[in-house]
Amino acid sequence: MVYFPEVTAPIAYEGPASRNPFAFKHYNPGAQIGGKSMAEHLRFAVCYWHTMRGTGGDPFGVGTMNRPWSSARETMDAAFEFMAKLGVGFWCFHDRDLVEEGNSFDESCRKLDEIVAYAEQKQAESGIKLLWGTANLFSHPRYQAGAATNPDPHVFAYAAAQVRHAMDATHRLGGKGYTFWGGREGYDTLWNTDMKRELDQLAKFLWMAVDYARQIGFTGQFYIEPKPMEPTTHQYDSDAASCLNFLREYGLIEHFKLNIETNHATLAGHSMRHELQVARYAGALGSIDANRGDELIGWDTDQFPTNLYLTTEIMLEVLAMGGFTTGGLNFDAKIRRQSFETSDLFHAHIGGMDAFAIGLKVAHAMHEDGRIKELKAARYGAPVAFASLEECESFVRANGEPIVRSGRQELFENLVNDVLMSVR
Ligand code: XUL
Ligand code: CO
Repeated sequence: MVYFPEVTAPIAYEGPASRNPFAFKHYNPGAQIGGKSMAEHLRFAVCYWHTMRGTGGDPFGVGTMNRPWSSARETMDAAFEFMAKLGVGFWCFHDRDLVEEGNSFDESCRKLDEIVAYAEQKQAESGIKLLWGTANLFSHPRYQAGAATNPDPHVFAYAAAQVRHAMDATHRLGGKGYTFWGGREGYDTLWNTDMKRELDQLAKFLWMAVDYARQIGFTGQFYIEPKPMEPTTHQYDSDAASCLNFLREYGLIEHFKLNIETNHATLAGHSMRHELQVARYAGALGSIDANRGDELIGWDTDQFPTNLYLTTEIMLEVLAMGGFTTGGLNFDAKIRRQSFETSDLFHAHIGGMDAFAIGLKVAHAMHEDGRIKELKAARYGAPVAFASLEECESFVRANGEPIVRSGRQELFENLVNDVLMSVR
């Protein structure tokens, strides 16, 4: 069965002059930039939950997507056909995306093992790799009060058991990483919440995962994915800084990096670049969930990224950390409810990949151009070398009033546009 008949051959790079909507205009996987191919820089991943299982349903209406696949196997076949035609090297999943839960924990594990064996075969045939796996610890009603942070130890145990199996699956598929997104690890009201107990439980849960990874020889990278709210009112992994603080407080910092998502950053009241820098300066920038929000809608709309300033800023941070190691760009993004045809999945991913290819080119060009870096360096005087308040005072008494200088924000912004428009 062919699930995407509208695309008969793998999407090719045709260059900026092409008018073919099923072609890359900028993403040329083999093109070298700064000693690495575009494909190696960008490490695109397709996310199974939105792309393969997204229905188009929202709080006001049912699903709209026209999808010729339904069973777990059909969905897996469609996924690998899609990824091969798109030419991405990686994918990501939650355990429950691959197959629904069974009537008992036992049955759920059996169903998961079965489909994971099939995925293993599909990976071997295609060469497509697993960027990261995760467990869905937020959809089932048993997790309504959280998983690791649930007041009921029985639920904690259930979630931990589920994570064990999701880690086994990730390990079996050679996953480069394993992600924890605390969907319901937070609270709706502090009146019914013991925050200290919940945070202690969360740390305990993560330590169990670290121990288990050691036991089974899983050497993939653990990630925490910050998000401030939605579905809960407050999520403990609010933003990069609070995740880092939590990891340091509980001694977990060396075992985790962060998976930063654009729409989560903006929900937290930060820019994506802010979140990436906070993680990078802590040596904890691991991977990226590539999407964007809508400036006019307050919630997590998970749209495909097309904004070239955004992709440029993201790629500046990725280049500044020396490129991805285990991580990559996972399109945790969904097409709009009215984009219900399978061809829309291609348009969305092609657009996102092209936007990141441009971002990569511009970020690299900014580095080569050097003017922004120079101007920024010139804004700072020599490093602060004063050793004491007394020394500062003697300096001020000897040198008087500092000369105030322009921050040159508009000039910086002009340089960004200069470089952006010079890149082909
Ligand atoms: C939710 C979200 C998740 C995580 C994985 O906002 O981003 O899909 O990426 O659980
Ligand atoms: Co995400």
